[in-house]
Amino acid sequence: MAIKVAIVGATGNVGRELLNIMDERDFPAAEVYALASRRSKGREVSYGDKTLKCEVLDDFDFSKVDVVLMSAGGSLSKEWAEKIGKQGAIVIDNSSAWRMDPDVPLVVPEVNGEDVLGYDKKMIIANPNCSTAQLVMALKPLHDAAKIKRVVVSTYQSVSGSGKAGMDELWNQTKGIFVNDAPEPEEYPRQIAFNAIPMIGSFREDGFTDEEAKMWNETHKMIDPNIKLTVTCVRVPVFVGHSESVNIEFEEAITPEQAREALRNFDGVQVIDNPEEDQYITPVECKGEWDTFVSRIRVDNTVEHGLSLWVVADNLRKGAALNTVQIAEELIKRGVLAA
Ligand code: 11C
Repeated sequence: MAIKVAIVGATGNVGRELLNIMDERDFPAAEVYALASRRSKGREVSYGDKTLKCEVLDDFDFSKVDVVLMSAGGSLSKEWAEKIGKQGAIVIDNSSAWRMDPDVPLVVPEVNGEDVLGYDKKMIIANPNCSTAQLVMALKPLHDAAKIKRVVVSTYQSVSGSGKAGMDELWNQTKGIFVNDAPEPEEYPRQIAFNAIPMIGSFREDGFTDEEAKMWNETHKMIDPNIKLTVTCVRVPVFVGHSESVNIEFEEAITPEQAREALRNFDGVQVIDNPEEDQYITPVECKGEWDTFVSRIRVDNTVEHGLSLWVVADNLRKGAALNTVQIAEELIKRGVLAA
């Protein structure tokens, strides 16, 4: 147990999940430091049966840790990740700041675990966007089985993707609507309670949003730049768990049963798909789970080789904290970090 770890953003949604998951998976940490802004100095966070007191990021000596799990937003990461790397620690970053940097590996361990070995160019490894992580978990085994040509994805993303503020807004609006006193939207561009908002992130000139672009750019980087993707990202009034309706056109023939088999054989994916028994997964059922769940696999006969399916995962876990811890585990497995 020699690995010394710092968590940057320890008081946030993902920071707390990082600590939970390290504990659940018995991550071989010799020391764990919880770091946050000066405002949160001394705040306590739980790590298994221990309590850690938050230290201030700006005052921390990163030369005393081996790996930094960072989840504190893109601008903070832009400011800090390279500085930390220069002090010798590997940064595993959960923000969008470094994902498309050619000198930074973007990794979902089950999909492209070997890419962690490119960590040494900048001492940074990026974790994908939550909606991409679960998408590539479903696409990779299917691409290996029958080569994907084109994908059409619509997401149903929970409010925890936008942090605690998004969760509070859904909670307060939902309660407020019943007593005719709903707070105005602040976190979202429209009312989120009892609604669906077809806009996540910010609009680009081409009419797509940056969240949508992340999904195709990151899929290209991790799986194959030749896969064509078109994406619509939608925020829905769900607290935890992102869902995706995914339509796939393949180069080669593949039956739903062959797809189920390929997905079942892929680490980290569970197929729950039996319409006769009413079996499929919803976000409520995936909360707290490690796996990505695939349901409703069926033929799309509007194209030559087509399937449609439904993909659900806990966005704070596989979409963020779990994948970050898995990247650190991959570094151990490949001998970069010594447990
Ligand atoms: C959301 N996917 O659900 C976003 C949150 O690039 O890491 C994560 C944004 C990112 O709002």
